[in-house]
Amino acid sequence: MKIPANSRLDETVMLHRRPVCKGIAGVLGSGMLGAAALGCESAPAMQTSAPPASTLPRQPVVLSTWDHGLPANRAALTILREGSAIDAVEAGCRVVERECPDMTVGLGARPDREGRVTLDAAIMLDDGRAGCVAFVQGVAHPISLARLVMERTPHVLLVGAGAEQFAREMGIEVLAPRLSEAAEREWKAWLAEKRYEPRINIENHDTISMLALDAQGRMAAASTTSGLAYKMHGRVGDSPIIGAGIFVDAPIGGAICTGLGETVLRTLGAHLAVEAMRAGATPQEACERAIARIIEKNPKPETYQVGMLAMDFAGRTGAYAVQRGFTYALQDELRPAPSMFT
Ligand code: SD4
Repeated sequence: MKIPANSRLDETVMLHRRPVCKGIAGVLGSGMLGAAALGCESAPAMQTSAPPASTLPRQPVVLSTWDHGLPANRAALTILREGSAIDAVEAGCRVVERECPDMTVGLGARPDREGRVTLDAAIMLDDGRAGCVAFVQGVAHPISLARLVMERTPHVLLVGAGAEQFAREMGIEVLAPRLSEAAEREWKAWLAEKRYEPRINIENHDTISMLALDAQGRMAAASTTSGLAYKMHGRVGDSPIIGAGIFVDAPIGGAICTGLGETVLRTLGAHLAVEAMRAGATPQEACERAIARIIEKNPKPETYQVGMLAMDFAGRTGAYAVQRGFTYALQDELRPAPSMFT
């Protein structure tokens, strides 16, 4: 399918999730957590309704986490008009790796507690092919290195010095470690107190994760991040782990996560959501069930954030998060900008 240049694909829609506690009991079902356990009184989980599913034909769709999903989607959509979902998510992630004012992605991001920027990325196609890199330093575009792991090696995940060596072998420059001025200033201020407290929804963890469905009906997922600011040296989160930060499987759908990676690693969050869709859940229900499981397995949900996005092969999407404040960008042909779903 060819999309006319003046279609609504030119617009990128930023959706802000709004908290509505009613309906959570229905999501959880009997035998699972109650609404209070989800934090509805102190820190409401978010309930939103998905757009009507049956009206959506197969068409290019792209879904990205957080506000930087806007420029990422724009780059991805340009490619989706003619090209593939895998090219689209790689291009979208590269935009944020190049420029991330939040300092949460790419070489300009906040460092770990030792003052080193260590990066994680993953990319996956709906046929099960996947490539990931973790704990890499000096690589400007970890998402492209992850794609090379998928395409040029028999492996799925390369880490640290081995991943950097592979980058050099592929002709990718590995830069000497250097902090951006802003990151260095903040890190030095952090050193004065050395308090390690991952905070919710704010700029110290805002990974870009993307899901795209192209006009040929192929789906791909990707994620790239510097992980948590001032993390322990060597710490790796969910983002580069298939099934945790991202997962996509034809003919079911895909899911992507953002937030406190440890909570998602413990539950393989993205895989949970895709398996929920396999069992018949809509993408929205799948996100809600996966988040409910994450909350069930990780106490004190008021202390962390996880945002989850999912999509099926009909282009239906879902979104849900532990806390208020999760934003994501969604674009397809049918949704005029800007739209809010409650
Ligand atoms: C991590 N999940 O390393 C990542 C961080 C993140 O929004 O998603 N921030 O735990």
